[in-house]
Amino acid sequence: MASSPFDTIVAPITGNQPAAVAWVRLSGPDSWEIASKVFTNWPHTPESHRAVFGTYRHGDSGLALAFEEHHSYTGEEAVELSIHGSTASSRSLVELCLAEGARHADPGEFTLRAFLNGRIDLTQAEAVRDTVEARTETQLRAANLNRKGVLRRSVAQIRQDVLRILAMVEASVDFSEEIGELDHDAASLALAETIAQIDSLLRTADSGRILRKGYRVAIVGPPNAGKSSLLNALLGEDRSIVTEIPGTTRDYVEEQVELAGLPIVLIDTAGLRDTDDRVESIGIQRTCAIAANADVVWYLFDASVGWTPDDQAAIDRFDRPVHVLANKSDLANAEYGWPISALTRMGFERLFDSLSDLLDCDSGQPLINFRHQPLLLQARKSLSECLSSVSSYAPDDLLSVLLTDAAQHLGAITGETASPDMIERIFHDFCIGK
Ligand SMILES: Nc1nc2c(ncn2[C@@H]2O[C@H](COP(=O)(O)OP(=O)(O)OP(=O)(O)O)[C@@H](O)[C@H]2O)c(=O)[nH]1
Ligand SMILES: [Mg+2]
Repeated sequence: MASSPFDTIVAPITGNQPAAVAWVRLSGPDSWEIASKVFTNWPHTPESHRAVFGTYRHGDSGLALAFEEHHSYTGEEAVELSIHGSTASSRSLVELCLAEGARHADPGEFTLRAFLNGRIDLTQAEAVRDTVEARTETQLRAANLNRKGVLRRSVAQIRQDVLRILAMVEASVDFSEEIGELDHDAASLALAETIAQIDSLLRTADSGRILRKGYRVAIVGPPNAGKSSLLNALLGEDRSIVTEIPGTTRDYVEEQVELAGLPIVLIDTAGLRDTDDRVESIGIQRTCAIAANADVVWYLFDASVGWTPDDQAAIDRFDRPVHVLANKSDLANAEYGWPISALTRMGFERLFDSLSDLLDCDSGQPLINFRHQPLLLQARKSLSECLSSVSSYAPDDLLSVLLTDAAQHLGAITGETASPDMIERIFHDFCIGK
């Protein structure tokens, strides 16, 4: 790799001050030079990856950690400087670096440089953002996989296969006399295998979405069944009003929570019943809309009242997956549904198990996101057109065009063929210091 074509940038890389410690990063060709001017104990011959304790020109003290070119986060010469985590200390250290010729880093610029210097691809850059933003264990596990390059390698492998088929097609056009016609059977087989690999990535789209946005669970049922009590018990706080009066919840209440290591959006709703009350009936309309958009409906009924024809009619209306929960099973044995109790937490383990079965993040399968999905679909479309063209002995030129198109879309996922616009959009979401 040639020496970095960029200038030297600086920014705090830790957030939420005040804190005990903060870190400021310099990256670019003059990093060590600038560090030697702001840090009084900078060694004459700095060693990469070795921290030195000392004092800064603004009086604070901390560790200076040098990274040589090709062996840093950005791939450039870099230094990470620790200080006490006050706003004043990090601001004044950044100012010292600016005075010595550094420039303020833009949001995401460290990671952008890592991408431009070939340290990571676009899926890994996105995974850096996902790692930093992870709120739950599963989000972190999925982000770790992609940060380590599991998705990058899958997509690169598929693209490699497409380029190999393209080379086969082009060779048969250019050297038909020497190597003969295209082997249609071999090409069809290779195309079908490539499409199957794309399909296996596409199947992870739902899990990827759930992991990012949260799995939406609508708690629905007749008044007084204990819906708000269940929400509160799962949240561990008194979020929804609970009374023995049927019709207590008028509007829905939505809360994010981590259950079974997963990001879950729990939505408590107004109890379903016929009513003349205008406010309550608007609430009930909302309940139906929420149930229609949920990933799953937890239909709660009161075990001490029993399962009624109205309950059956209600669940028949939902076209979402429904789990029937017999709440208040501490009072009576349910003849139907899963027995639970919002009061005693009976049956909660089973609820959590049903959630953890949703996402299999231990399989090592990388999850795709909403940017990758349309690109994979486009690549798939070109490849299946190519497959039918091979079967119908269409001209080889057409096959070349379709294969080139597929390779182009796959390359946009990892970044080789991504437009500057797409790259800009990805890093736009990052914050300063990433
Ligand atoms: N014994 C027992 N009582 C419960 C349980 N869950 C809720 N309750 C009681 O049932 C009553 C109604 O509970 P809520 O949580 O307000 O019921 P809801 O389904 O939200 O009712 P609406 O908002 O009116 O639709 C309250 O008095 C709760 O204390 C449970 O598992 N066991
Ligand atoms: Mg309620």
